[in-house]
Amino acid sequence: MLDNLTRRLANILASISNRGRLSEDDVNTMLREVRVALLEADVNFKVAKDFIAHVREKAVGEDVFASLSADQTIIKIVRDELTEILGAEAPKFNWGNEPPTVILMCGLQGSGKTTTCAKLAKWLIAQGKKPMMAACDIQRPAAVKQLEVLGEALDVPVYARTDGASPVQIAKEALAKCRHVMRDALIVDTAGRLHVDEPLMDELVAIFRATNPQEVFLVLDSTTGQEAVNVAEAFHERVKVTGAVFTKLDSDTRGGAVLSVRAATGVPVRFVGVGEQIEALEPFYPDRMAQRIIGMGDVLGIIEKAEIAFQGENVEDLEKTMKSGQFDFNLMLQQFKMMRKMGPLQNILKMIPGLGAQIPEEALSAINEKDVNRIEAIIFSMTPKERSNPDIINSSRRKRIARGAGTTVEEVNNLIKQLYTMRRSMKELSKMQSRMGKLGRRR
Ligand SMILES: Nc1nc2c(ncn2[C@@H]2O[C@H](COP(=O)(O)OP(=O)(O)OP(=O)(O)O)[C@@H](O)[C@H]2O)c(=O)[nH]1
Ligand SMILES: [Mg+2]
Repeated sequence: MLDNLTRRLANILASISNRGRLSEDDVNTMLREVRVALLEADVNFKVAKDFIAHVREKAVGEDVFASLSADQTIIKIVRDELTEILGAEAPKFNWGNEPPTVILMCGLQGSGKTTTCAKLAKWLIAQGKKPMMAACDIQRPAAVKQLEVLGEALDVPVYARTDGASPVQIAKEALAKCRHVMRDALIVDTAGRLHVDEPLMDELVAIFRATNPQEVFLVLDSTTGQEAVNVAEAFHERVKVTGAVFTKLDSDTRGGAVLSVRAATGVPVRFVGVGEQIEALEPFYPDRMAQRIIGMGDVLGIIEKAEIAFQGENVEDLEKTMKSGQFDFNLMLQQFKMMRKMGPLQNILKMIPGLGAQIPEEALSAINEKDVNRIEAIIFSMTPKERSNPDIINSSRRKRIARGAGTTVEEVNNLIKQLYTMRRSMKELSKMQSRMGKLGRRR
């Protein structure tokens, strides 16, 4: 879903991340690239333009160019702005005051209305509802049958009439029937339109008035690009559309319409269809989608976790000690403790920007907490003196430690070697930092 855009944006943002300070020129260059990426993904021209303008405005407003962590701030601004154009908070499903909840489905021909009716019925069942469907598309002879087959597969009753009754009539009766049999949601399937045509539009308005729906979902084919946005505008003018459902996001679509429709028409995206199967419907969450599009993994999740984990720990002292090359086994234990507080290692790795999607599942499961546990066992088998002063660990001590930890001397040797390597690289790092003009701490 939106793979190309995701890849492009992730690359652009990766090129600025870890740069720290950024000049206004850097940001302008980056924003130009973002704009091209959005347009190439078929995002509405005006939406893309406003997007860039807002990001720039916020960047200037927050004075990011003076900051040492401009890269992170800009990425956050881009993500927030994406969330904003996607609709900020996902609207809650409107169940209405008393059952049944009526959901009117509309859209152009072949957009996926009938399929989406069934997917939605399945979703409603998962929400604990007892849905019913109404077959109000009598334009196409096979349409009623199609809905009935889907209803049967889901064990959801379908109200239909094929004796020439009007769609409005069928809708009214379906609603009465739904109340009568105490079903609590009614999904109304309607006839498709080749393009926005008046007689069919009038019919839709009549069904709308007769059923007074809580939700009006406009089904849009995401492969039709910007045309979907025009369609949304036209429907929204006639019936109050409460949400868009974008279908066929599983196919190779540029998907820009999904990003544009809310900002261009005010109609929020509520669900997306990602396949032909009845299960292939996902609720749409602007914030998660934005996160996914910029491909940054759950950066905020990691930061939040780290902040919680480090609460109460004297992080600055720890850093100072490490830099001065005093790193010992006590500090190593302390680090493990903090890491543990952040949760399972595998989950954290998955959240790391750019890594998450790329590490194969098998590799992730190979990384386990057992390694950490083994190392800890070795450290626990040392005396306090040995932990704070590894230099005294001679060969007889190594043998004793190995025995105590139930491991080999070789493993103990390796761990001690690792500690010295870490000491050296930390010292070098701190020397480098002071040479680079005392960049200091970022936060
Ligand atoms: N790949 C994919 N195909 C979909 C999706 N949603 C619907 N389709 C397919 O799109 C085609 C049209 O779906 P329908 O549900 O019949 O569309 P409709 O809007 O009811 O069509 P009319 O009643 O003729 O106006 C079918 O072949 C569906 O399987 C989706 O999310 N992904
Ligand atoms: Mg249909």
